[in-house]
Amino acid sequence: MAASKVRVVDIHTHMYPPSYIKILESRSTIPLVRTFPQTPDPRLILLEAEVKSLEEATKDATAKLPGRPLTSHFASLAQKVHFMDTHGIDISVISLANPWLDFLSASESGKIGESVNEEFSRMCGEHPGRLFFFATLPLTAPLETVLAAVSHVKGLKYCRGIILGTSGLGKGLDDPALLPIFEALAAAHLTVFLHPHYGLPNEVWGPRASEEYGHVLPLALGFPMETTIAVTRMYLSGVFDKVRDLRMILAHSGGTLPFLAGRIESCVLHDGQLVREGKVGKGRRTVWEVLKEQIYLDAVIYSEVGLKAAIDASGADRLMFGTDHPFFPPLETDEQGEWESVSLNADAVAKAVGEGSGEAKAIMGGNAISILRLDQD
Ligand code: 5CU
Repeated sequence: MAASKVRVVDIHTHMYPPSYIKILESRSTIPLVRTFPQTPDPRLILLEAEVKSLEEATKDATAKLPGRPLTSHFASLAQKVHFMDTHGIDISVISLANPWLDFLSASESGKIGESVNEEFSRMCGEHPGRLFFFATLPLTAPLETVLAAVSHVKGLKYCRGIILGTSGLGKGLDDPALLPIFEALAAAHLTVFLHPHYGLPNEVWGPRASEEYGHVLPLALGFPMETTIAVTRMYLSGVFDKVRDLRMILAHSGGTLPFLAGRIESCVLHDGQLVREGKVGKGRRTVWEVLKEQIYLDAVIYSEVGLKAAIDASGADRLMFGTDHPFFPPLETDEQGEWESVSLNADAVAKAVGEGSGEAKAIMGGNAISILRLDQD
């Protein structure tokens, strides 16, 4: 009997559709796209940590360029498919990259969100069976607009969930005002892909960071801590108990959650206030239980050490391969060729669970196909 082909699925892969790039080009504060006299290529400036270098490059044409080059990888569908083909990726679940619709006004985010989601839907329709997407929600709009968006995206054929930042409606993901949205998403069987953007306050990185350390601190540490804090706040506020059908995929293998879950548990057990308030008694679901019941993790952690922690915490049946394309391109080899950032993640899976093993096949694609229903139209 012929062995069935292993299908590779990338569940962490972003795009900014052309209409969204146009919005960024029209802006004067982050997020924005801008050209500088130093180079003909536009720059994409997203993060608070990039504001200082944006200001310096605006004043001084010899200053280092802020942000990252806005290459065709960010907005071209043909480029996405080329990237998939180059890396043997059969299916991608694409999502709008950060900071989604967070910066839009209440009156514009509903309409823009609808057209961005339609654009993603159209792109997926151009490659049926190869592309699915996580939609984006207009969280700055009134609640009824957000709920209408949930109903809208539920009806889009290739939509399998939504991508969500950690700010929620502006007060974080433990905000009780978010509960109706989580309930609507759970009822619609739309998985939430939780992704960071805001990191930690710039002061944490110290005075040398923006000059000397590039993007390392905000991306390597700020992003994962942001995710960890957001999910821990959700856990402490009881969101997972209140919405038992809520399913979340955490970016970057859960930030540091797999590593810190034991410490979070111990701090809960030893917290005088929580014990006095009866929050630590019988029936409490531990962080470990929530990780195994309601949380999935991507496998975007670039080493088998982190990946093993993720597997130990959530289970190999809850991990899904991702690339984070178009971020982390190769800097010294052809961008149209293979990306080291992709092979680091694929190699980490092979090293953590054994190349070609059942667990490797599951993490590289099988889990995503069943969890996100990628075999169904
Ligand atoms: O390189 C970066 O700034 C990023 C980003 O903004 N978002 C992301 O998903 N990965 C890397």
